[in-house]
Amino acid sequence: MGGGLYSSHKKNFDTTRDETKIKPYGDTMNDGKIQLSFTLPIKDGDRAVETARQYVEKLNMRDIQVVHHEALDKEFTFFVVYATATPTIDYTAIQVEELEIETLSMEETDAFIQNNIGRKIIVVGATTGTDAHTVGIDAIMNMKGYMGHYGLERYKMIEAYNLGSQVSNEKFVKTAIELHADVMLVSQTVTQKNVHIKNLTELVELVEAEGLRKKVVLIVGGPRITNDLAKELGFDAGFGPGKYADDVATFFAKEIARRLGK
Ligand code: B12
Repeated sequence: MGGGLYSSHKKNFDTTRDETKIKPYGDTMNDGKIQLSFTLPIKDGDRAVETARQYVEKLNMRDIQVVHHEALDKEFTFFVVYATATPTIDYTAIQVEELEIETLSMEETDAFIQNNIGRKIIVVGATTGTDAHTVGIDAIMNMKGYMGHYGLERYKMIEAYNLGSQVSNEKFVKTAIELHADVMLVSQTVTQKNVHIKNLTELVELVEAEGLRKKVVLIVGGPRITNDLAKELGFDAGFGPGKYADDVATFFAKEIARRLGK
């Protein structure tokens, strides 16, 4: 898919360009223009602006402009900087485990489940660990959905249970067992100090210890979740920003059918 996007981009802009050397795009191909934002633990003022400029210079940037600086506190300043990046990257050498889903509509997914699985799929979802963010899991599960994509609760062939946030891994797994869940959906938003990695690893271990791993489709989502990371941690798939209920419903319906040999 990325390849497709890239090819059309190439077609529109420049057909002679070396594909193995790309840089950020501002208004001219490969001009390297980027925007950075960061906070330094110093008082706002001219000295702070020059410190920010020199710091970005140390990052090997050129044409540095500190376009915004603002005191967050007496001893903390926030900066927005425009600059030109020098390194290039070989896009053709990048490999990720891309989730190739041809997303079905809600009606199509319901029909697919009816025809291939023949019963409702039971889905249990939660934001686990200490994470209190519910908007992500609600976007996927709530009846009304998000950004014009109806949530799983509206699907006729899905029985959806949303446990909310700050659910312990133990409670999540226990509930999945009680409900005979086919699918477990986890949402993780807080990634500070990699708290999500620890929490998700613990969940996978628990699911395995309970002998559930092969019985459920285990999925994680959140703003900093990629499919690559999810696979690495032992999940079946990972969904990040720009993904909705129809994407994940298509994925798990097809995955369950595949496991049934359909
Ligand atoms: C709203 C919000 C809150 C609300 C949450 C209210 C609620 N009921 O959820 C409140 C004010 C309570 C809050 C609290 C905190 N927050 Co907050 N919060 C946000 C904010 C502004 C928006 C998040 C959001 O709702 N996005 C909208 C949803 C729809 O997007 P989404 O979660 O990405 O979901 C989409 C996809 O990711 C995906 N998805 C998500 N989950 C799942 C699950 C599955 C299974 C699938 C398939 C897909 C999927 O689908 C969704 C639709 O596309 C963000 C900043 C920002 N602008 O993003 C900070 C932010 C997430 N919060 C942050 C922090 C640090 C906190 C606190 C820890 C602050 C504190 N020190 O107290 C606390 C949390 C304490 C705790 N114990 O967790 C940081 C996280 C930094 C990090 N990466 O770790 C952010 C990024 C702000 C920041 N820049 O610092 N927060």
